[in-house]
Amino acid sequence: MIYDIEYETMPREALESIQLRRLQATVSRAYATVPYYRKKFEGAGLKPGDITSLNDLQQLPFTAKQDLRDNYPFGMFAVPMDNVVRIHASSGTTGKPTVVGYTSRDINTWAELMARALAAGGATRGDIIHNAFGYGLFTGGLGVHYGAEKLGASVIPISGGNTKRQVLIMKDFGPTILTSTPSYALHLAEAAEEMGVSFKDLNFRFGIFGAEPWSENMRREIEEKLNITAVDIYGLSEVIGPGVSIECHEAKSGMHIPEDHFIAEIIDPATKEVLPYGETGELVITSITKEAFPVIRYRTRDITSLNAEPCVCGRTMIRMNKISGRTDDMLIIRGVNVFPSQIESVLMEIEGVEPHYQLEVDRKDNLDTLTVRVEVSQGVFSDEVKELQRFGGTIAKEIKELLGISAIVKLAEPKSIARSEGKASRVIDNRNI
Ligand code: DLL
Repeated sequence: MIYDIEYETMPREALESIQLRRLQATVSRAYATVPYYRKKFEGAGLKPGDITSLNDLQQLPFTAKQDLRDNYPFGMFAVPMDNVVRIHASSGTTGKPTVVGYTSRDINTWAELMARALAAGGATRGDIIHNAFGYGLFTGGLGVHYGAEKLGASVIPISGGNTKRQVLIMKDFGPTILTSTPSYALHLAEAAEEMGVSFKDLNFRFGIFGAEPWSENMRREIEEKLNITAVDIYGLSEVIGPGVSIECHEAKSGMHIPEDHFIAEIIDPATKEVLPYGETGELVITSITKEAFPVIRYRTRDITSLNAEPCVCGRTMIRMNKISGRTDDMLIIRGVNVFPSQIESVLMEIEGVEPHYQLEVDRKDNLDTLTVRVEVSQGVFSDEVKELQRFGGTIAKEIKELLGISAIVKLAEPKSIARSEGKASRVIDNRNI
């Protein structure tokens, strides 16, 4: 179902004229109210009036996470605190969190976008949404919550954690849509199995998963284990939270970006040059309707490409492909660029490997080593040592063949790698570089 038929299927020409008007308004307001933007524009010799076409966006300076940190906590807000009704923050593994604010109109915009997203992911008014994204400073829980209410669905605000209780509620309340991180969805499936509950007997139809990277192979694994159709949802707090893009369940091939609210560009992260559709690079987003926290050419660090082909679902909004990694989580192992998602893809192809793994990188005698700890099924684990060694060898060979790097593969017992209730942490880099 298309939630906002007028905007989501708008002809490109009409859309572009709305984008230009909104971009001009955003740039003027940012210039007038946020000292950071005024300084940046002045540094580039630009005035808001210089933006006369969508192409002029390319003249504007980029905004990076460091800029938000430098203005911590509220320095990038474009409205007085009187008008801010909500504050969220991204956890941030290093340094200070990134703080974002919303006016009451922003909350409404976000709810609309999330209603669109949930509908694209298969939700209707009749659905019961089991929302296992964390509620709190993280945008996942409340983002889905407000969208579900706006859509008119029933939402169970279960949040993350207390997994056994979640299984009970899934059994008793009969939710039809699951929203969570993909890793937590698998954890829920495992917990259900332990409690003798089969997802086949539950009512779930769709799962809407995001907030962390997951491969196509991981999708297949989840769809099979949970007996659902799984779609990918993307977003980041700096831009609004979840709802920056969503796959439609009809195509499950690229996430539609609500371009009446966000303008997407792909740049080469090294040269910062804007790349044409289809080419892979760093996603850059400009918000064109947000009031409290507008972002102009925000460098997401997420790696993807854009696809302007028409979609079977009827939406005219451009799609971005699945995130293949982040510019800052790319591991360089003995000179080879490796994304954790590539290793995940290799692992998930192998029968007997479970979707739980961790990568550890060390440096010994100036040489990088990559250790892949991966869980295997009970059947494989109870094999003889020799068999296990052979199995580990096969995995190492596949990794070497596809990625060109040698890895030390350690097979782990089922359920021995720590499960997370939110975003899974899959990489431990001990190199201190
Ligand atoms: O993760 C917002 C969100 C909540 C998205 C719920 C989807 C569902 P942050 O905590 O600010 O916000 O983290 C944003 O997470 O830059 C990506 O690197 C990663 N990420 C988010 N969604 C996806 C996805 C939320 N579908 C950062 N695939 C982003 C891959 C994702 N990575």
